[in-house]
Amino acid sequence: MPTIESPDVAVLDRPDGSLGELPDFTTDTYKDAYSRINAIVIQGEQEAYDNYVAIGTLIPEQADELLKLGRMELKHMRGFTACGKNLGVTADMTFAKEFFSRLHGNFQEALSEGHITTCLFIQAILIEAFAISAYHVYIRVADPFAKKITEGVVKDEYLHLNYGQQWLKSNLKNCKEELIQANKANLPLIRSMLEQVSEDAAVLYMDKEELMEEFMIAFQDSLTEIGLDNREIARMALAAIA
Ligand code: PL3
Ligand code: FE2
Ligand code: FE2
Repeated sequence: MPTIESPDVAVLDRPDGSLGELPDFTTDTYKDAYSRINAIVIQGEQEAYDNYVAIGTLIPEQADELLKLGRMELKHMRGFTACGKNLGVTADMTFAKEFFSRLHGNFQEALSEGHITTCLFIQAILIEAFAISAYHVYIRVADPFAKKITEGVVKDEYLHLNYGQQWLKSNLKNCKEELIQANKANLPLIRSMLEQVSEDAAVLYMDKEELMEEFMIAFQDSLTEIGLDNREIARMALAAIA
């Protein structure tokens, strides 16, 4: 294991000012973990596209805007596909489909019942906050090629999160009850997805605690933006550990 003192070790600046080490991107261990993480983000971006198009059928007057957001997701998907290729990794798409299956099922159920609030909460709040937090952590330890791509992607994800926040904020009076229900049903899924990815993420030098922290910050910020008060936010956040 190389140490910080050894001259040939790659170092980078952390936001807290400390220096961090980069993993060896060429080892079989790294590539094996990357085959699942890479598949998760590829699948996530594909499902995000599908979800925005689907939400457009529930809000027809916003369908064009939603299609625009969706198209960005396809661009992200291509970017992350290139990241895998660049490292010589084949994405394990079977694993990734299974990884998303429960959240996918809940989205499809809400869609079939015309529950706009739940659909937007799952895609534009939970999944986008998950992506934003994970991408931020990943950027600190990514190979240079993937770092550049992920930096571009994360900027778009804020637009997506913002779209969901604005809609939910404008409709808060009528959607608060559904929001709380959707949170109860889906935040625990995000939590267990985070648990499930943490071992592979650690191989990429992505720390589990840091992932959780970043997610909770992005998630709680977005609830504030939507217009919930501190007590409501605390209650919703607690659903993650219930
Ligand atoms: C929608 O815009 C994005 C949906 C993707 C969500 C996936 C979150 C992935 C968490 C796993 C770690 C990410 C590291 C990035 C590696 C390429
Ligand atoms: Fe995306
Ligand atoms: Fe997105």
